[in-house]
Amino acid sequence: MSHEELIATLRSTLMGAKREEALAATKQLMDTGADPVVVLQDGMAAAMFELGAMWSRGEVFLPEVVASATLFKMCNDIVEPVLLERGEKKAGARVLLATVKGDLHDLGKNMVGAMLKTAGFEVIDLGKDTPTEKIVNAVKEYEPQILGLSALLTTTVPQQKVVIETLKAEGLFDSLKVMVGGAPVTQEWADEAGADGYAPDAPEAIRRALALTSQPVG
Ligand code: B1M
Repeated sequence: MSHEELIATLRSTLMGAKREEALAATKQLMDTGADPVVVLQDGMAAAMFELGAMWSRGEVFLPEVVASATLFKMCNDIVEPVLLERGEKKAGARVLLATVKGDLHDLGKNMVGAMLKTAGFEVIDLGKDTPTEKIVNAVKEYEPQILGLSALLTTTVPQQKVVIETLKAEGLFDSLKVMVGGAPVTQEWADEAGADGYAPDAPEAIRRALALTSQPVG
């Protein structure tokens, strides 16, 4: 099977939460030298996006989505070590990452974190459902060059602005660059929230992070 065919198999088996098949396709892709970024974006992220559309149409339900999300993490455990091994390690800045308060979605944030590491960023991940106070305290403690905020729900996206406003109120905003992302986030929202950067996907997030820290974008 070609890499394209294997990625298509990975997409459909991940959407169907067919554990053995999805893991086998992922392993075969890694064993045969497929690009881990392409596998993550065109295979795994695309599958979750399509599954989300099916969920909206009422064609799948929460338990099926939970099963696919669990399997996503298992596939990621196969892809991420290969991704990290192949990294170029050219950046030297520190990034603090978090999914905002009230939001349990972390697959995309984790993907952004892994790709940032491959570019040489030091990543401190505060996890999901992260209270603003915890983020602000971590900014004080770790003094990152970039703070990356992920949000997947239209109800939690405004939290990105709350964090930015809190950083401003505490006099911390000018000491770092804030980047926002997540499926419902747009450049317009990033501007409105006062963020320094926005990226629609993980590879673009790396380019933005490099640009925000004045490093050459490969
Ligand atoms: Co949720 N969910 N979910 N969910 N879920 C969405 C977001 C939804 C769009 C599905 C739908 O209805 N079609 C919908 C939101 C609707 C809305 O807001 N209007 C929704 C809902 C409603 C819910 C619940 C409320 C459902 C319920 O309980 N009734 C609930 C909320 C829980 C909560 O957060 N409080 C819920 C729960 C869950 C699961 C737990 C089952 C699971 C999450 C598991 C996990 O993350 N550990 C889940 C999933 C899997 C999804 C969908 C299907 C897939 C999300 C995903 O992981 N995509 C999603 C549908 C969709 O997004 N279209 C959906 C793959 C991932 C790689 O992509 O996260 O977009 P993504 O990340 C991308 C980019 O966005 C970008 O780069 C990544 C890689 O390219 N990016 C950044 C992300 N963060 C970035 C940060 C950056 C830059 C780029 O800079 C810092």
